[in-house]
Amino acid sequence: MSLVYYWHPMSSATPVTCALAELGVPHERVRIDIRSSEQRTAEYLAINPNGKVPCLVVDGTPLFEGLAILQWLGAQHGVAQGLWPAEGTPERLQALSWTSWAYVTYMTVLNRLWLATQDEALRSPGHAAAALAAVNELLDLLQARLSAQRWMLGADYSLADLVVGSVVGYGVYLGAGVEAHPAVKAWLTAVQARPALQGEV
Ligand SMILES: N[C@@H](CCC(=O)N[C@@H](CS)C(=O)NCC(=O)O)C(=O)O
Repeated sequence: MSLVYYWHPMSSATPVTCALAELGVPHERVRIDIRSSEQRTAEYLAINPNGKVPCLVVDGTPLFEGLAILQWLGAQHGVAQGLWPAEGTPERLQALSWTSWAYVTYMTVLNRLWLATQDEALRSPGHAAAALAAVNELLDLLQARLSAQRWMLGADYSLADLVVGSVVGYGVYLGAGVEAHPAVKAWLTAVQARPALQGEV
């Protein structure tokens, strides 16, 4: 299988970069410099019409959107390594739910926080406080889950931890800390210590 990975460090590509490292999947890498708008060239738009990184071209077919890539990597390369649950198991359903929850539900609230704190036109302390309260409600769910089990899917680390941890870690960077959620904090520290998350990601 041929895999060509279009990426940029410290971007939405980062969770995919880490997952590829975690799985040790052989691939070719093409760095797209999003600061000089390489993602808007006709050549790149022909690969990813959405004009963003990450994008993984699988045997000539582009797969874009980080979540889709991560769930595909899990199913295709993670099962044999015990890093993604087998199809037909309850854990597979949980992996799909929690990774989608992180990318869709949690990320939506983080985007609200980003707009309320970073966007010049939309900056608003009131909206920022509301967004932070909404993040904290979501962190309560994680706190409950991670108080009852070591990792997102149970006793063992999986790509679900990498995916959810990447989104929660991005939230910390935006100011949505996990101090008030100690089980989340301990889990996030353990996820971020994985060798696959070090280096140029
Ligand atoms: N939901 C998308 C987000 C992708 C995204 O926003 N990528 C940014 C980098 S963080 C990008 O390529 N931006 C370039 C642009 O918007 O022109 C995913 O996870 O794949």
